Amino acid sequence: MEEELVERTSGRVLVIVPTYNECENLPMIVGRLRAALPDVHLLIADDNSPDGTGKIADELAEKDDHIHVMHRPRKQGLGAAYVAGFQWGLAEGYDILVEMDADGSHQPEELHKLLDAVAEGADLAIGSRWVPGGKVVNWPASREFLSRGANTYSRLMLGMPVRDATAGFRAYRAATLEKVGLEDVESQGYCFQVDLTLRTVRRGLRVAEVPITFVERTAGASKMNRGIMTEAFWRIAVWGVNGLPGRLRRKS
Ligand SMILES: Nc1nc2c(ncn2[C@@H]2O[C@H](COP(=O)(O)OP(=O)(O)OP(=O)(O)O)[C@@H](O)[C@H]2O)c(=O)[nH]1
Ligand SMILES: [Mg+2]
Repeated sequence: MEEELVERTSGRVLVIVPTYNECENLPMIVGRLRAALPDVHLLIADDNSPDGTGKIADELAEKDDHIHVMHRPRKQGLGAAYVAGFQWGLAEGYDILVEMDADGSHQPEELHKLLDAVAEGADLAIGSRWVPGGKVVNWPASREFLSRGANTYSRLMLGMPVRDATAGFRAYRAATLEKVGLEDVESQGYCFQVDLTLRTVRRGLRVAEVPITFVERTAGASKMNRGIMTEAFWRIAVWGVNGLPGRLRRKS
C-alpha cells in the first residue's frame, strides 16, 4: 500500500521543515524521512540559525538531490518560514506540500497516513493528537493542558469542527494553498496553523484528521514562548469576532 502510494506521488510531494537551532535534530529527521519515503522532496527553511543548522542543511543537500535549502536572513517565526516555503514549492510545481517539525515530534514514518488521506480526497490532512487513536509521548501535564486548552479555545471562538487545529504535521494539496491565499497571512507563531485551518474550512474545503503519535523533542530547545501564546490568543479572538455574523446567519 505504502509502496503504491510512493509510486503514485513520485517526485510530487514536498516536505517543508522549518529550522531554528536544530543542529542536533536535523540529520536525524532528514535521514528518517529519506528512509521512510525515498521519493519525496524536502525543503529545509532555515532562519540563519546561530548554531549552524543552515550549514548542516547545505551539507545534506550537497549529497542528495531530493534535499533543498532556503536560507532566510533572520528569525521571523514559523508562519513566515512556511509561507516562503509554500510559495517556493508552488512555483516549483509540487502537488502536495507537507509541514513537519525538525525536532522528531512528527514521525516521518507516519507521513504516509497523511498522504493517503489526501489521495482519498482530503484538501488538507492534519496529523492529529486529539482524535481517537492520537497520542502524545513524553509531555508534561502542563503542556497537554496548554494544547488541549488552545484547541478548545479555537473551537469555541471559531466554530471549526477540528480537534487539533494547532497541529503542525499536515499535508496540503497545492490547490488548497492556492485557494486560501498566502499573501496576506500575518500569523507568525503556532496560530499560523489555526489561521490556515480556518481559511481552509471557511472556503468549504475538506479537512481530514488522521491520528498520529506525537513525540516530544529529546534534543534542542523549544521555541514556544509567551509572545507566541499571546499572539494566538488575540488573533483567534479577532478571527472569531469577524466570523461571527456568518456563523449566526448560517444558524438562523
Ligand atoms: N525557520 C524557522 N523555524 C522555526 C522558527 N521557530 C520555530 N521553528 C521551527 O519550527 C519547528 C517547531 O518549533 P518548536 O520549537 O519545536 O515548537 P513546538 O513544537 O511548538 O514546541 P516543543 O513542542 O516544545 O518542541 C521546529 O522545527 C523549529 O526549529 C522560526 O522562527 N523560524
Ligand atoms: Mg516541537
